[in-house]
Amino acid sequence: MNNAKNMFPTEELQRRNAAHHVQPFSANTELGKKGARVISNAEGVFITDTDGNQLLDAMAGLWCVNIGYGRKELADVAARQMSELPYYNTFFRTTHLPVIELSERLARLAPDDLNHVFYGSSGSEANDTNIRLVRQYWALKGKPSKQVIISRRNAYHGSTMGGASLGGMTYMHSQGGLPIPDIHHIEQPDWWSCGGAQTPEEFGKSTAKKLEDAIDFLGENRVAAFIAEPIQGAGGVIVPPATYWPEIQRICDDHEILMIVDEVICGFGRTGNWFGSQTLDIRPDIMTIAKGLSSGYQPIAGSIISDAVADVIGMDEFNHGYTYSSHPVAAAVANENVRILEEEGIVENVRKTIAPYLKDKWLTLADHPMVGEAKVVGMMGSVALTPNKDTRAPFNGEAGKVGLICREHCFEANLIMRAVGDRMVISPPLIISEEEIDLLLERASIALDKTFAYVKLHGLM
Ligand code: PXG
Repeated sequence: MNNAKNMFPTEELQRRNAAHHVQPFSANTELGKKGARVISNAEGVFITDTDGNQLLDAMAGLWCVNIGYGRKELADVAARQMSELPYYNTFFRTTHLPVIELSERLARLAPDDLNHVFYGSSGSEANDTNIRLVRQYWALKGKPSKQVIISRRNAYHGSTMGGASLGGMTYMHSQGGLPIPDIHHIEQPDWWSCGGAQTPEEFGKSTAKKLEDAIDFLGENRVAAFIAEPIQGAGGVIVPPATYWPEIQRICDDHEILMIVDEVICGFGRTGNWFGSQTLDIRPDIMTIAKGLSSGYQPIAGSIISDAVADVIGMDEFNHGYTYSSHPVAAAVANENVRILEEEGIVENVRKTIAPYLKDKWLTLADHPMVGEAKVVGMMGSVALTPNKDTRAPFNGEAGKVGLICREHCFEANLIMRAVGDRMVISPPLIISEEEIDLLLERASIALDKTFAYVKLHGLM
């Protein structure tokens, strides 16, 4: 069946797509042969493809459509802004109302003294900005040797040279000569995969201590900053043990280094507060924002910086900026998105009502014979698939194979869930209803059962 708005058969669109479109994170030759799923429209938490399938999007696009699809207010604001002022730069002593309003709103919502915003169009760009920002900060403070940024293995901070270098994905580093110099990676707080015989509490603390070890090893006079997500998203929704962040905060307080908290996924209500830093009681000097800032309706991102950092950076010309920094249409749409999140009480509703409901349901998945741990904070959750819950063993064969099989079964059940290795993750729109959560769980259970049957049949246990 074809969607009414789509005049072309799916196969034709797939063929034309494969002929000229190179897709991210894809083996394009293979994808071209198989044919990409063509998405035609979306409403609420559902997306529709050109074959007429309605899929429950438990990933909110790519962790970003926080207010859900189909909010006409955002389209109206974009249209109005495009007719008034579609573009102007902010490089040469000029500014405009949308960016003034958005910056004020963000300063009000961001914790403590995080009151100043530098904009880009993507989380990757914002993290590239952060690299230059913290190095320039220390140079202006008369400590130019403080250049090294400490990050974590299996972190995701973007796909640009800087962003991918900060990230700890080795399969990304192996392409294109990464990481760039002066990026140092330490262990991630993933107890399930890396915790060994330690309790989660012991592991949380000892893993946090690796930051102090790295500062000692590198020399405090060389370290500019530590960067981390409150909860690793693309790494598999890795919820750190409760002992982790307090120890990291102590180490950052005890040492002269800046703390960059990457809120690209955790920001704008995902964890039940405006920012993950608030949920996990972290005090950043800089926060990276993107995704939920505009709910993905426009490409916009930024670095929110503290008064102290802004004062120092302001002392000299910062030779950095993008053509689309502070883009008026993107800023106007982001402002409207955040207004809706605020005025409709969406973040509060997540914290008080819908996240507790999701948690109750999601944690029941741990009863499934193939699910080791089930984790959820706010509206982001994961399950670790395993053949043995007690030993936390991986499956026989290639890591990640079972995750991909499960993802395919999710598609068949009209559910979009992402696989990260052998973890299945969700991050649904924040406006998802209780009935839609029930449907999500129903479909996830079907997919898990089918995957379990496949795994047993093919000797992967
Ligand atoms: N930081 C974090 C924490 C992210 O999750 C970025 C930075 C980069 O943002 P941009 O806008 O440059 O993509 C991200 C992006 C996945 C996946 O497969 C996740 C992201 C991007 C692409 C794929 O989970 N996160």
